[in-house]
Amino acid sequence: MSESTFQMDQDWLVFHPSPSLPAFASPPGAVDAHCHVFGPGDVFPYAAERKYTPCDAPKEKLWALRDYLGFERNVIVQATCHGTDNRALLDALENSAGRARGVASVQKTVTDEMLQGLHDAGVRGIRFNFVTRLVDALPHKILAEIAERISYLGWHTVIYFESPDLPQLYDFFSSLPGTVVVDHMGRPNVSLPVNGAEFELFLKLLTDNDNIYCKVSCPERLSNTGPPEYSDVLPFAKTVIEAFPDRVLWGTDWPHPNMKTHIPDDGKLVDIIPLIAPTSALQYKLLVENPMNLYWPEEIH
Ligand code: 0GY
Repeated sequence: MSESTFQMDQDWLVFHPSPSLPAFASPPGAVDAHCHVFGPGDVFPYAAERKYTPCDAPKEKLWALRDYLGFERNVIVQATCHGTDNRALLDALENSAGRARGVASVQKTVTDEMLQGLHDAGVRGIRFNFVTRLVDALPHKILAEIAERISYLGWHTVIYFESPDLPQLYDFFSSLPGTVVVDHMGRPNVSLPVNGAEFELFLKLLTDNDNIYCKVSCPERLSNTGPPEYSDVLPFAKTVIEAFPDRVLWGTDWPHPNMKTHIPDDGKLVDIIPLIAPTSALQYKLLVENPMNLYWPEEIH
């Protein structure tokens, strides 16, 4: 298939070509726990059912960014533009020298043999996406069955949803077995108060379910005040980190799919970390201890 078959969406911005060097030095062993690889589309075609066509964002660029930002490992999350075809993800994992683990998307027909193959390649979780502009979510019954089936592998479930949908999804999320990880703080409306009803419900979800983790990621998607500090998002991330320091993760979200307002500078995103996790103890949990517990538990002594 030729590269020209995949025309990136016209309103989609490509990742930053030359991010700044972060002033913040991440602790040794830091994990970027939410990023993607896309294509290249002529090798790993985008899914027919995709709702956007991204720019190519191959593994080599991700490794270079990891090193440049001062991180040691990546967790690569399957994005909807690749559907349930995890080949680009697996190719990246297999060429990561053990420095990347993955979160895959699967169909209800996935076999135990296929799950074992994903595990052997470094997959440690399954993503359930409830964002309707991105994907048509499977019925809860099927998702619950998949969540049950992956538990024997020690995997977790990653859930992506937007805050207005939390009330109707709350009971389902609370019923999921094993560890659950929420992407991007459940996408709060940050123009509402951090102590208002909407975010209170999200905090209640974490309080009531000690198996639920939270990625304090993606200020660039949530902010109305914009870069470089995305100051309106900071109180939300800080609140979650302070309340649940053992259940938070951080990621760049490179290459920032679907960004239409501005291109985030990945170095500046890293510089937000000390603003939301002000002590070295919190930074260590956020960037090393918590992601290692989930993705490389065998390396914890
Ligand atoms: C993200 C966010 C987005 C996209 C996806 O799977 C995806 O396509 O997650 C988004 O558009 O909000 O985490 O990358």
